[in-house]
Amino acid sequence: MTFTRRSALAAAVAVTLASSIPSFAANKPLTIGFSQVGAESEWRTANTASIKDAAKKDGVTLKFADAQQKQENQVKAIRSFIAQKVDVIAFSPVVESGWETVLREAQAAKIPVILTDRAVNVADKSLYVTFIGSDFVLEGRHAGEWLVAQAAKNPGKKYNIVELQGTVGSAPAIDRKAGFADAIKGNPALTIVRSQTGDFTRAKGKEVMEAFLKAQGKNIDVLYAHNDDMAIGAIQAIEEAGLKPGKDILIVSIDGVKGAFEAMMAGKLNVTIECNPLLGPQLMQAARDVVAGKPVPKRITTVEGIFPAEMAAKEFPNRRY
Ligand code: GYE
Repeated sequence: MTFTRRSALAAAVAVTLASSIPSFAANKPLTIGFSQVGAESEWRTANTASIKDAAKKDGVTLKFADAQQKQENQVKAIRSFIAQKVDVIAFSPVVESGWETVLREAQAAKIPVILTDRAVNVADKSLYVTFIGSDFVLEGRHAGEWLVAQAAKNPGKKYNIVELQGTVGSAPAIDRKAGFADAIKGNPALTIVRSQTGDFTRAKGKEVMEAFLKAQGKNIDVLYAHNDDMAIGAIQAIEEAGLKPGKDILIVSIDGVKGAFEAMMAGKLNVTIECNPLLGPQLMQAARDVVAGKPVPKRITTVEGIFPAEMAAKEFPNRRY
């Protein structure tokens, strides 16, 4: 196998180390206002749990707001954190653009902002202190490279690909699309025939896959889903159409949640590219460092692996989300 696979263990060790750094209970307790995207996926649930657990362990007062996938709710939450004079504002921006105004308000109030999971698209990088999260372009590229390697095993065969994109305008949807497109570029065997958003949810993934199946009939060889939840929803649609997911249609997705491992063990999903949601300990550490005036890197990237179906049963017991 040509792909590099850094074990989930490495990520787990990094997270464990971060969480074992002593919290300075003697200091004034830290207050973090955190605006979460929503509860759209298994990934998100694990991310929320990680942040809440890490705050609790570190004695951090966490003000948590769920934006239900709406930017306007995140803007409101950030304004309310400013009014409450929290020590640090952290958030996972649902979409990339449109953040300048509210981030300037936080800056004027001298409240540092930490981005977790998703990036923002702002010209003035001083509007946030650091961005902790995955390299989504790389994840998309890994998904594409896996497919290129599969196609190489069947020379001459053409693959029609359908793509389920994440939330429109979100960093992971934009970057995973770009990374995948880049990896398959120029390969005459691989063509994306349809691409539409499934908003990162199972329900939407199923609905859009149904529409793809209706439009394409049996002319779909591969599904590339920007997250596991949409792939799992699509698996249902494929089965209801009388086809075999993982066999009649190869399925490549991203996240590496338990549901994906179960689908792989059932032979219904071919590969998942890991995206680690356990960002809580790193967020607490970065928040402490920022408040203590210590230097924090502008970008903290998460280490991740690639898990093809052949590895699923062996790896399943190690999965933490
Ligand atoms: O892949 C998806 C979730 O931003 C990395 O958001 C995150 C993505 C994740 O809904 O499942």
